[in-house]
Amino acid sequence: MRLRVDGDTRLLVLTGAGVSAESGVPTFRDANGLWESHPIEQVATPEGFDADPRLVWRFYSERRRKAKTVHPNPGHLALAEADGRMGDRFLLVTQNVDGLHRRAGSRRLVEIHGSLFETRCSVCPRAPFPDEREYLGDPPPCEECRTRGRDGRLRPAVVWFGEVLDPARLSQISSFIDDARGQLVFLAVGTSGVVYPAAGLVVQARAAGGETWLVNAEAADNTRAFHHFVKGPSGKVLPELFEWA
Ligand code: BJW
Repeated sequence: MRLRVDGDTRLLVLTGAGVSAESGVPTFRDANGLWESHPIEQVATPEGFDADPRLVWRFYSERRRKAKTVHPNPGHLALAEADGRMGDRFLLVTQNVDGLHRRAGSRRLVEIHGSLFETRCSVCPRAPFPDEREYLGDPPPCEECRTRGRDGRLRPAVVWFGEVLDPARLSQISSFIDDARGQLVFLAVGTSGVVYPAAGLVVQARAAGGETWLVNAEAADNTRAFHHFVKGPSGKVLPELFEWA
């Protein structure tokens, strides 16, 4: 089954951890996934960070270290090629924080769950800053807070459960869907379809009249919401999926 792209098509792609699996990055919910050895509530909630910031930083430091050793796979490269061919008729939304889409060459990219390689303050609104360091001891204090007598600590600039996603990024996605009416194709890749708001994008795309595709190794929670399901590893499926008209 091939996805036909012509000169009018607007392609919105959503990726999840599965797209990086063939690069050697563990997913969250598969067997041997990250949540099997690290309880979600301990490492991916603000309450978990308040309770044990050292544990959370060890988890993210280890992921920073590993993410530097892996490389984009043919699935990432196929999406970067679509970006290059389609220009502003293409938008890639990723839940992944590993930076592999950018390294593959994707430019029209929205990282809705943040980035593994950025750090921010747990208290003050300073902008996230690039940071590749590993923090294995006590989490460092935020210097900007310290000068104002507050006690903010540095934390990974990722979105945890119960935290709101950046409204500017969400409205960029909604605008793309609104502007694409009649020409929209939505493609989800390598995601279990359980985490919102990402899992709801297929519904939003269908409401806008979009044709919807899922490429996944196994059926996702929301498979029935899609028109087409291509079962298989994204590193094999994506390079052959698009039929350029
Ligand atoms: C392959 C493959 C290969 C393997 N090829 N495929 C509406 C209803 C119910 C609940 C909510 C709702 N709206 C909001 C909520 C609450 C909550 C939520 O969704 N809860 C549900 C779990 C029930 N959402 C939130 O809290 C979000 N915030 C929010 O909405 O704020 C407003 C609000 C708050 C509270 C209530 C209501 C509104 C924030 C969500 C943040 C998620 N953060 C994480 C961590 C990010 C940082 C990090 O990386 O550490 O994001 S959790 C984790 O899950 C990570 C992922 O991005 C995300 C999704 O996982 P993903 O990518 O789908 O991975 P897997 O492992 O689940 O699946 C991989 C898939 O790939 C599998 O299907 C495999 O088969 C497949 N695969 N190899 C192709 N080679």
